[in-house]
Formats: sequence, C-alpha cells, structure tokens
Amino acid sequence: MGKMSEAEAEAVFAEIDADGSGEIRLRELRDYGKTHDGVLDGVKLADFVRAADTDGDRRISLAEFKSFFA
Ligand SMILES: [Ca+2]
Ligand SMILES: [Ca+2]
Repeated sequence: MGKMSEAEAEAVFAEIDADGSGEIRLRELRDYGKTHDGVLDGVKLADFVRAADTDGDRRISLAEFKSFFA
C-alpha cells in the first residue's frame, strides 16, 4: 500500500472496516488480509496500526487512515 487519492483511501477504508464502525481494528485488518490474498503480505499489521494510530486508541479512524495514505 502506498499513496492513494482521498477517494481511494476512503474506499479502501470502507472495505477494511467490515463492521462499519468508522474505525479499523487490528482484527479487521487481519480478516481483510485473509480474504484479500497478498495485499497485506509483508506488512506487520500491529506495527501498521501503531504507525497510523496517531491518537493512541489502537484503532485507525478514517482521518488517521487518510493522513497516513492520502
Ligand atoms: Ca470497524
Ligand atoms: Ca486512533
């Protein structure tokens, strides 16, 4: 995963946020990786959450996701 447009980032966020809570949890990332073969290979998901989660609640909000990717 690299740079995305805002619209792309929103679309990917919505796909990963399977329960529609508006936040991505580690478990949702793991599930996404399982059903999308290869896209998250080589990504340490826990490290990714730590890096993208700027307010430290261990969930990635859409704003955090966008500032990380878009
Ligand atoms: Ca969620
Ligand atoms: Ca957060």
